[in-house]
Amino acid sequence: GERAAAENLRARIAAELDTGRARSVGLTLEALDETELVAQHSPLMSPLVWDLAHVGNYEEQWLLRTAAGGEALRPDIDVLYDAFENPRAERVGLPLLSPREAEDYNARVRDRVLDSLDRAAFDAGTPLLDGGFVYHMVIQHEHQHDETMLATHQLRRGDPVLADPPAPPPGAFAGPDEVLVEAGPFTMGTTADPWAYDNERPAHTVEVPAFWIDTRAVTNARYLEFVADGGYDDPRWWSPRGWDWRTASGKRGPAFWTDDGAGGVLRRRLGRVEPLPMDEPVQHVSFHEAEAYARWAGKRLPTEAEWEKAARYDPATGQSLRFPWGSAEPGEAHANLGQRLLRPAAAGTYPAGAAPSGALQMLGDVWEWTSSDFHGYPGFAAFPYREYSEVFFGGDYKVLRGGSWATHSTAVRATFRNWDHPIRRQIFSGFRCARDAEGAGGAGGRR
Ligand code: AVJ
Ligand code: FE
Repeated sequence: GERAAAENLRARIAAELDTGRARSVGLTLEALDETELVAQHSPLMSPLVWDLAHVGNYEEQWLLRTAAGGEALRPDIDVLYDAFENPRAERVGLPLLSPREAEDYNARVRDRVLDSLDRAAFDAGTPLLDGGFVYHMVIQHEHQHDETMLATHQLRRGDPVLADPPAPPPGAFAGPDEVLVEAGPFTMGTTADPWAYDNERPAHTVEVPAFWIDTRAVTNARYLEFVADGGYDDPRWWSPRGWDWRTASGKRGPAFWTDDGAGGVLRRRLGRVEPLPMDEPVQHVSFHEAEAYARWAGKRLPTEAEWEKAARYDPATGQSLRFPWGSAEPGEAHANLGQRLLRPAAAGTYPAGAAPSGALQMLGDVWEWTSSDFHGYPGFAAFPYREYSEVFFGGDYKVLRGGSWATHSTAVRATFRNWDHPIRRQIFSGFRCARDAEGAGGAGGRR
């Protein structure tokens, strides 16, 4: 009955909170010494110790004070861990909690939250609590910062500190390079999903003209062809803004690539320098680079609606799925998520995770740039706070979809939306291409 359902939800929430915290600790206190935890590894990133106490402070504000109505523990530090008050590059100069103080603070918040969870109701009349929404929000928030911490690990110089997991499963895809998604309406976004952020809501019908989409993300091998073909020297492939970025930045390839001195390419991954794995999706490319590659290839990036339709629309039923493969929780056979492999798997892996369209790996491996700007859906309402999504609408952001190898399964689904500036590439970003069904979408490409 209802009591048993609430009991199950409490148990799941407690377990998910614990999983997220173990992950955060593994990326901070267990991985690096105090000097490295308080250091600024890149002007793009916070010191890791900031992320650590920020997730605790967010939990204090949303679960302890708001959901449980409990007494504030450290209201004095709210201002330090407010992302809008303090740009990332300046956080290193704040009087932050030390790593040990952050660990202690987070544990004290967590103890009180777990106490209050026994009395929590998941009241359908209270949107914040309905279906456990605010708990899910805090769980996802911690995992999102864990992914951000992995980006900091990637930017950090020095010997590897994260144990290297086993090699990814072999990719052995023998299907087509592209699939056709027929013209017609589909349901984009979601209203009922208790985990969905405000920017995924509400469900609405979108009419999408027919298009072709790649079954797999663009690989390092393919991207290298673009580089070798002089793609970085040819303004034909770049938008005016993209070319300005290309020339001003001096970039000649994805971040973390280096020459091996003998005509080959190496990539640095979490402190390890390895030969570039040719069958992996390219990662650490900006939107501008993705767009230029697509034009060179005679294609274009998918719009956000095209990406979502290819990821979740089932023409057999007319329904939109929660995950490309259906409603089953993501498992190891579906997708490469949750930093299990610490790298993307080969493009053409995970046939069990294929979408009805035939597109593979729509979730996991690399975030995929789309051509769309970040806006609210029709009927959008900020919930529960404007600073999660709404303040970014209409800014200089492109939407990315699908999550990466570093994204936890609780923080991704086929409706999930991420966004970043078009020049950013410290995130685990790649892309796949699309084209119009009538003629070539990015006509005039090299091939
Ligand atoms: C959705 C990844 C753009 O990191 O800025 C974390 C997630 N929001 N804390 C970000 C987020 C508040 C957000 N992104
Ligand atoms: Fe945050």
